[in-house]
Amino acid sequence: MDESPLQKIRYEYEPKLPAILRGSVDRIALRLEEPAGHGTSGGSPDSEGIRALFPHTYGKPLARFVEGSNPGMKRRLTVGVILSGGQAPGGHNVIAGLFDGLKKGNPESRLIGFAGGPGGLVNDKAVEITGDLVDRYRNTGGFDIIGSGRDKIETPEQFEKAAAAVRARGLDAVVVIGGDDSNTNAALLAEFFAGRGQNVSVIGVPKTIDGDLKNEYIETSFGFDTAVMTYSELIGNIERDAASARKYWHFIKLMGRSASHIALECALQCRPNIALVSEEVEARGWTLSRITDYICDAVAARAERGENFGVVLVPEGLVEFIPEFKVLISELNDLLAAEASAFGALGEAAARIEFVTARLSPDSAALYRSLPGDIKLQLIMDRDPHGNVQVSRIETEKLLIALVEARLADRKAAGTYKGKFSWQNHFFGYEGRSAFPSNFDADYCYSLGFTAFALIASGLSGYISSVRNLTAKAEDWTAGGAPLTMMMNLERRHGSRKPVIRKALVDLEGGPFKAFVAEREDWAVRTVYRFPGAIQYFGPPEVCDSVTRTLELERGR
Ligand code: FBP
Repeated sequence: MDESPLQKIRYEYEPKLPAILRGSVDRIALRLEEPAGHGTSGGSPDSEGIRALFPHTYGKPLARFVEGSNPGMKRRLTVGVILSGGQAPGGHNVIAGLFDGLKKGNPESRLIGFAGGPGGLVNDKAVEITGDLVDRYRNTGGFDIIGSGRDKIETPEQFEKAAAAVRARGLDAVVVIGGDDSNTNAALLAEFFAGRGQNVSVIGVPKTIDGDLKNEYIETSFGFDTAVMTYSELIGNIERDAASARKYWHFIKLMGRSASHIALECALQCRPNIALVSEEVEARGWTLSRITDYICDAVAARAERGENFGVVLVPEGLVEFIPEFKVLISELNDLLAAEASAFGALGEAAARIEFVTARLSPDSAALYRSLPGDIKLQLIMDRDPHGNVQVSRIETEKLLIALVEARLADRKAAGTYKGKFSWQNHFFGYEGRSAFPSNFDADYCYSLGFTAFALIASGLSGYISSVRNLTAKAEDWTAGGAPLTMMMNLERRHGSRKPVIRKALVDLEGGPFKAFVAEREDWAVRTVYRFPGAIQYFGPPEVCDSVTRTLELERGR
């Protein structure tokens, strides 16, 4: 393979570990602590329901690694690892940290990678992860070392097959690197093994660029840092271009299936004229028409200043937070599930559109009819394996452009707007998911993987790897684990109440959103863009080892 100079030099980067994980492994002692405020892993309003569903793994204490003695760290282990869901920068370093921990504990220990996500475990498709293999992926983006997938381990047959694969390979543990759904799956797997007395530990690792797998014990999911800095570089470049050419309004859709953490962080980094936050739209009950006016007001105000250009950030998940759209999408989800075969038999796009329009409630049908043809089709495309509409394929930014253009034409006709409106549209998502991890993500992921090893070697199961105090220097980070059941509640999915890890949406009372609100009126009218530039890997720590504004503001810095 012809490798770029950066790729070669990144192989040599040595990720920074918390002090407790450095040196000899047998001094990494386990301390179990009851979480503050409650005696068991309760805390969720659904704790009794969760306890009933997880009788063998519920109620465990928090785990923290401290200086001491732990001879168990040196035992020989065989561990399986799965990458699950969308790519996030740093996944390879989780595997590298896990591998190095295992080998440091005992050179005879082995790491098996299941190929293509959870399906690889069910179908026992795996490769041995060797030193040579891992060395070719250190500090690189992507999940291609073993591949990922979005399958869920759901049915009793799938659980049995997973158990058989674990037995056949003599595994002591399975590490699941994934988001909220995958870690929910990890908790179910841990409970399944514990319930049948199969001595296999299951450990989760918090992954997702969306940044919505976080709570008291997980300060951020890995990949968020690199993804937002990649998008922020691109947004800053576009802002400079917009301010130079002075002729386009750029509408930029940013990834993030549900939560708007990515859009909010990019706004804090780049100071665009407008950034929509889906959670606020929902909380205020903003209609599509209200959002259109909000954007038009800024376009008009800037036009008054002779600035017929600007930048608008649109979170990918927005449509599902606009009240009337939420109802429409939910009706479409139910309809497409209930009438799958009749709908599937229709070939023509026009026939499909007619089919659904005739079956929607009057309000939803009226909204659906009012949408541009492309958006109509995007809304009835295939659902993801969880039955959700694939928001990354809905061109929300184009929908907003069409609405803004039409509304501005009305205002012009009424004499209330005199500017010019030309636009460009963009979608930044896949560009950031497999980028070379920032130093932060490289260090954090390696530490998460090493911590997963320490949790396994300490005999724990049903935990998620937890590395905290992330706004401090890496040497001062703490390492430990939190019981997965502690993060769960019961949610209605496909008609029944299911245990799921709580998704962390943007907190409208939180530091990042408040910091944004304090400034956005100014950003809307004036041109005060900020240019973060490309991720830097070498140079002064304030440039290379910084953390996101989200993390700083949430941690009160
Ligand atoms: P995860 O939740 O699996 O981490 O994936 C996040 C994400 O990148 C979303 O931001 C996006 O909506 C989705 O994956 C896209 O999925 P796909 O890769 O299937 O197009």
